[in-house]
Amino acid sequence: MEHQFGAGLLVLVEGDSTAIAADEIGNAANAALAGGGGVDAAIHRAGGPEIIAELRARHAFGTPAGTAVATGAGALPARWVIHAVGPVWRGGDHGEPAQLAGAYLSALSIAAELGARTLTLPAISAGAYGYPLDDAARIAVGTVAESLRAGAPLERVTFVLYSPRTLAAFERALTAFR
Ligand code: AR6
Repeated sequence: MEHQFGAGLLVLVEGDSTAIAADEIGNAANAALAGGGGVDAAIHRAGGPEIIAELRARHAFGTPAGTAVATGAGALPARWVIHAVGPVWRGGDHGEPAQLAGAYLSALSIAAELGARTLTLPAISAGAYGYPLDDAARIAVGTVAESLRAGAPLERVTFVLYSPRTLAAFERALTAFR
């Protein structure tokens, strides 16, 4: 499924973030930027050790939930990886919605700064961090769609969703939003 917002196309696909080429590949990282499981592990495995080495050299103290940092992409089919840190779900009244939106907004603004035209994003916080899937999908789709509509200079933002269930939740969110 896809939908045009302003000059940017928002695309939903089922797949693996390490296998879909883009100027910039989005990662769902932790605040220590230390690697871990899920999409983060897949990205470090496929990209190779230079990504963690760059994170240690340039971001030794990590980055808080709601923000993102960029590195090179190693062997991945991209120029950069954006390591976006979503919130751990703690019931929803600890600032989680603003932090999740912030992680996406940071990823988009760094992509724009770097001159990326195409960006992929995973379902940040919707795995190990336990964010309820439909709420996570609504925030993800709404934040990206509003940014594109407001003129974010990206041609295409693709959510790469790892399971049929995740894709279905994002499709519901996109259908409701547009
Ligand atoms: N490609 C795309 N999506 C994937 C892939 C993949 N290869 N593998 C998993 N997903 P998660 P979080 C989906 O747990 O919730 C890590 O340990 C997954 O099914 O990767 O933000 C980090 O180091 C889910 O829909 O990220 C952090 O410590 C989505 O990606 C912590 O987990 C996000 O799940 C971050 O937790």
